[in-house]
Amino acid sequence: MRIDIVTIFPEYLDPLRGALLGRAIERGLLNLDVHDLRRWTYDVHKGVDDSPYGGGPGMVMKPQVWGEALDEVCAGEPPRLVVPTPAGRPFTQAMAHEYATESRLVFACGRYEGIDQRVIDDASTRMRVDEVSIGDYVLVGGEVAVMVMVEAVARLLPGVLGNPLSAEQDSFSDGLLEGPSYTRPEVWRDRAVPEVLRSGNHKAIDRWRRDQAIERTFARRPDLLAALPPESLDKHDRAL
Ligand code: 6GU
Repeated sequence: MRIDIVTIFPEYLDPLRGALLGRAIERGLLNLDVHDLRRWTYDVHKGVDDSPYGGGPGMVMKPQVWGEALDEVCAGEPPRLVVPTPAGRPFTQAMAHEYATESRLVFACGRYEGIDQRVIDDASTRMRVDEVSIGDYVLVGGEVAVMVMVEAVARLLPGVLGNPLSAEQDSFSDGLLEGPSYTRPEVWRDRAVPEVLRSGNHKAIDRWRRDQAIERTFARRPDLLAALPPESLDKHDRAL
């Protein structure tokens, strides 16, 4: 997969080349290119923003600069363009899986009060464009949101994770949060590992893990439980 990121803070994205995804890049599973938006400015101040029509606080990113940047970065086979914004649709694990099937993703990081909407409307005539939020809080810019999304997508690419089963057993893969995990020693600060996990009874272990997942989801994310199709819960689940 090829990922391009356009930003006014290219160095901010450097951590993506580090420990977690660095190996995927070295092995050619992921091709990551970060572009400085100011490359597409012409004025001596390399200005990328201006005051909003209609008044109000903050600044809006200029359409000319973004238009030329996206023309160049999105040239060729049209990529899927992702624009991080707190006003976007929520990013989910299902979207991470969908993005992981694309051959090309382009992320356009806005700062200030966002990008002139005509940039998004214009790009939408040539490619699929998603305005996406990573949660109900406001960040200073899209860079951290892009790091979140790239990491969520990249770990799903074939060969990136050491053990592909880890992605299959993720929280959300069955609509539930993952329950607790334990490793040695058997007793630590007077706390014992749950007996069933040491029983060797794999049917009992699966049942226990599912019960733990349901109890945790009920306590922390009742919205997820309510969204499960009723037939995905068995009799034992429903008794909890
Ligand atoms: Cl994608 N961008 C910004 N700036 N703030 C956010 C966000 C994105 N998602 C949640 N808050």
